[in-house]
Amino acid sequence: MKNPAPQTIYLSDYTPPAYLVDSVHLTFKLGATDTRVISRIAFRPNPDATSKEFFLHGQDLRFVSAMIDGAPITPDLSAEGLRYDAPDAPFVFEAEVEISPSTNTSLEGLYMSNGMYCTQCEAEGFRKITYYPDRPDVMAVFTVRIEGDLPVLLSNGNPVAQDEGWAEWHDPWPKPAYLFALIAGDLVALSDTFTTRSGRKVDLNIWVRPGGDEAKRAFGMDALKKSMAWDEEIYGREYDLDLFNIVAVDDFNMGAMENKGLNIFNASAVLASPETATDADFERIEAIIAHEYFHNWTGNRITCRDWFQLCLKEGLTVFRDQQFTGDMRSHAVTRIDDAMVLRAHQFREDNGPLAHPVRPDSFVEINNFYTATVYEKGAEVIGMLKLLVGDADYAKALDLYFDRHDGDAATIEDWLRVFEDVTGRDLSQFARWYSQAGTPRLTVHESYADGTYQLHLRQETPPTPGQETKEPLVLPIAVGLLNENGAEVVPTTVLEMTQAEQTFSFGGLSSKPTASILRNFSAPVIVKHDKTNAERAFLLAHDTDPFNRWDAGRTLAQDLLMRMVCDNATPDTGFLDGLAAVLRDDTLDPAFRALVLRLPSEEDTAQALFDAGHTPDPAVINDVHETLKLHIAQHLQDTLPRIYADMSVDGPYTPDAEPAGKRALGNAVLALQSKLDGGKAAAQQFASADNMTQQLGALRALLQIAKGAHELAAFEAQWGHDRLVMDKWFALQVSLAPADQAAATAEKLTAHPDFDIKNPNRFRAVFGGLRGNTAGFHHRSGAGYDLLADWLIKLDPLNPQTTARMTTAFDTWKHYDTERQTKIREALERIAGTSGLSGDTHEMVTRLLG
Ligand code: 0A1
Ligand code: ZN
Repeated sequence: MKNPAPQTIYLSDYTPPAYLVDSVHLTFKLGATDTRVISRIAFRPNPDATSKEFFLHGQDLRFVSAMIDGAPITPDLSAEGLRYDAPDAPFVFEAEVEISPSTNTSLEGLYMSNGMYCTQCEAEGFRKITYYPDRPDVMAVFTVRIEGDLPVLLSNGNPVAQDEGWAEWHDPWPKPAYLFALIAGDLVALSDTFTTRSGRKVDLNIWVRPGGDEAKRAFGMDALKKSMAWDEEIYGREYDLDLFNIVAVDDFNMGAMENKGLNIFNASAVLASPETATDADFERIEAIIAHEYFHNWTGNRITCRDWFQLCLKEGLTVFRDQQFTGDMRSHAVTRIDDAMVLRAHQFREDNGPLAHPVRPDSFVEINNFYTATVYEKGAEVIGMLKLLVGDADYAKALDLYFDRHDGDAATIEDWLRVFEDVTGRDLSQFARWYSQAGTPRLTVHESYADGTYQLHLRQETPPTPGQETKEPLVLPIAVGLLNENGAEVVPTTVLEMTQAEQTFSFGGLSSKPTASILRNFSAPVIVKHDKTNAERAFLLAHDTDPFNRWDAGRTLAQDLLMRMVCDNATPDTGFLDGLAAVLRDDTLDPAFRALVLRLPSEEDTAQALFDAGHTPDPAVINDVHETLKLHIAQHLQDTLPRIYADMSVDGPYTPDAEPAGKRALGNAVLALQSKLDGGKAAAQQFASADNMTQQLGALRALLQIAKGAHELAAFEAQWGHDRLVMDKWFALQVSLAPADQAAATAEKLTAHPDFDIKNPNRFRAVFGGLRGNTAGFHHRSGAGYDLLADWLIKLDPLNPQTTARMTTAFDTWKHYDTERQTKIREALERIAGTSGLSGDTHEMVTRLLG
């Protein structure tokens, strides 16, 4: 059957389901090309329905038969599903369909990954399994029987019975179809238990295919137990089944999926050992395990009424996983990391053709809205809410949310109402954060007279596609004032800005203070403040707020890079001395020092230049970045060996924050050192490393100075058997290739015997590496654009979802010169003009072309 014509769906068109489901019984008779799915579904008319139409979604299904209350029926079948003139009373619908998991390369629905059957149903994959009202506001109790000649057969909930060749599962918690999961394969578990605070013993398993991954499960298990304890302690949320399963799969479009009681993970998001995973991998895995686990309450027990409400579960769950990471590691470093991610991805999204509100009001393909805006900005909105109402009322509001909406498919209005009810506040203006796209610019002017310091603030959000005019938002702006000695004369105070322009006064001061504005990044805005570099250097040296201390250094570096691009400036010793002072300050956390030492990325500089009204030239930006790194290395050359030595870690490797911070600073220093010693120290670190953080750090340092051919070969020889490590090998050489060789390097790697277009991790390694090489991807020749377009066209018929996501590489295209714009437009038009293009990719390229 042909794919249905793309249709725009609007939030304002929401209508309740015509029928509700009380129970679902599914039987799977597994076969690689011929899985039979037999369903028995108890429907009843929804008393709140506005329509009586009985429609079940279904896609790529081979219809075998259907019955209502035991009598065969002949429904109307289309590419979208099944319609029938059903009774206006409760009835049982039964159907049998056939599907082909082994040829399902979309990785949605039921598919196969290296011999394992697995599912991915969010957002709308269940309709590829059987006919069903595949919408999140239809929640039902599922019972599942799996028949197949495989040792491990898993589904949601608790096991009911099993024997050789079959297993039955029952999930007592009503859930929408997107949380359904099935796994069948030859799998081995690492098992453990967790006892909840009310004394329920929960069996925990992390399942992998045998043959190499067994030793990579312990960290994930530990992270899971920490997450379970944390959610009890901080949010009072207990786990609600006897069993919690995690399964690692090799072929997966996203990071992981929170299916009830059976989380399915991209292997890269759960498996780690010191030899194969970096400190950053460990931290990411800990966060993703927590994220999926936290969804059990924020997503599963309370789900979304419709997909427009996606941020209800995702924004809140990201916010919770960020809190968790802060508690497990360092709050300051976590906040800086999160802000860097937000600025790099979400601000970029907001500044281009893909900008959309945290709660979009229309979409064609919901899979295209699993974005930085929905996730990361969605989390920021919750952080602002918490700051505005205070911790105590936030906790009360959350308790009320869980009490009031347990078992519901809820909306953002429901979410905001609990805060209104708890605090008595009117949140109607705050609600604009959910409906208005774009990053606000906060312009700051200051004045001082007679002991009174005034902050004159103006907020303005530029237009975004489909939203020409913007209203003022509620901005919580955390401010502190420092005197000339760096002492805090006004401690952190949260100003609540509600108007387009507003002035805030601080009296009783003895001299003009230095303001530290937007402490801890209290709102997701771009601050425009004409501070002098001397004031920034002062904040870099003295600010008591670690976020703003880091940000002062960041702004100094960004400003310098821009002046080097635009005015041929040379690095000033003020900046270099400030950096040196932080680097040498042994009282500071090494992780923090590593962050201060890290320059904005070339992509950051390109965005900053565009924002300031310039046309970025990636080649020039690349030159300038290299020049600045060299200056920094030369300026710090006496210090580098000492710091490098200080950062050596005694004892066996652990991925804890403290030694990880030392390795981060050690690697940052090594990269600078390589500019001076031709890679001697890096080659030594590569040869002696006993962990992936240092091995990869050394390899990166070498590739950055166009060395490391020998090490690359050695790395391949050592790790050729390990997919996850080889993804790093593929990615690194493309992302660090000299600009004029980046596309050729990527192309060469697509011919490597281990390149596999059907594996999203490998595809992303090569082409994510290419887009991450800003100067290489945007090389004048256009070779990067052409290569990516060629491969997206090849990937689209196999995996529309990953193809569509990868088109975002082009989302800054209008920032560039006409020559580059023409080439990108041609690439996008070539993709758009491909016959049989998927709806997913079609929507993305259409939006990108504007
Ligand atoms: N809900 C998951 C992520 C996820 C989203 C979409 C997917 O397919 C379209 C798959 C997974 C999470 O937030 O972790
Ligand atoms: Zn999530």
